[in-house]
Amino acid sequence: MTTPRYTLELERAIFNWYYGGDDAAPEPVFNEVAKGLNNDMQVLALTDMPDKDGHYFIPLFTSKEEMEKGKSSPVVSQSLKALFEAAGSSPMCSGYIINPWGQKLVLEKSIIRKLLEYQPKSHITFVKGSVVEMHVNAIVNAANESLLGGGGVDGAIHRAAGPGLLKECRALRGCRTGEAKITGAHDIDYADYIIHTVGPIYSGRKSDADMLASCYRNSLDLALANGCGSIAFPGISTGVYGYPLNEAAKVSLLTAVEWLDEHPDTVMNVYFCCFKDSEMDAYMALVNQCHKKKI
Ligand code: AR6
Repeated sequence: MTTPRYTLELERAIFNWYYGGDDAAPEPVFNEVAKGLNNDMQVLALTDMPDKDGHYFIPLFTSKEEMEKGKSSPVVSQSLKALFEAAGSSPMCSGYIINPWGQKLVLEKSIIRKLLEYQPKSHITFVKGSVVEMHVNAIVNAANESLLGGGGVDGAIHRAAGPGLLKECRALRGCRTGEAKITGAHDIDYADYIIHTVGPIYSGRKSDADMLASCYRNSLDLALANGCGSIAFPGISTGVYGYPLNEAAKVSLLTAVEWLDEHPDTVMNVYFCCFKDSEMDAYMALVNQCHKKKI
């Protein structure tokens, strides 16, 4: 049985949250919970709760596979919304743990109350790690104009996606700098699409920033056109193509913020993946600068 869409998206967001480390923001996960609540997401609940003394969390599972990672017990499918609404009725119940045997999501009653009212909204998350590991609708590849693979993140994506990706890329007949093209994710089963964009080779001219911005903009447009609600970017052009990290971070972040502002009715979880510590440092310096300016 295939996992329903909203359940899959929630599992992916929880994965990214763990992958993002201790400081990762929970908003992308909250977005997926809220979307699930609005779309009658079903989860598995134990038919019999073991006797408990004192306060307890009730386990819920997004799928049979998640349940079978631990002790297998009789379960019944229930609406997550109905379970959330019932959370207040038992004084000893502290809340729910979704997928207790795997990458778990612990939701205390106070958070559950807030989630019932939560309006999903676009969120930008900075992740220390490789874009190739992200569980999202669309992974972005920093490709070259041939679209036939290369080194860096391009090589890593082609290795993970397998030969089917190269075959599909051949049929695309290349991609111009600043533009983007989409393919399936092939053997990368934790993503639906790969968006291939070609960043500028850094020259120091003003047109570099325009080209880089159009990579981010075109990738986001393509993601939206293909129904994606989550997208993960590497630092386009910041490797072999030599774009200075601080400048590239500024262009990428401003372009994403601008794009999200222009699409107020879209909920997009945008992840900026920092393969090197220095990439994360560049983004954090920028975020701190923005905060200071606001104050
Ligand atoms: N896994 C994940 N991310 C990586 C990896 C990896 N193995 N290696 C580098 N990065 P780059 P570009 C990050 O050089 O500058 C290719 O050969 C890296 O830290 O992959 O746009 C293409 O075919 C940086 O943040 O891309 C093109 O010819 C980001 O990926 C050319 O390189 C981009 O670095 C494109 O150069």
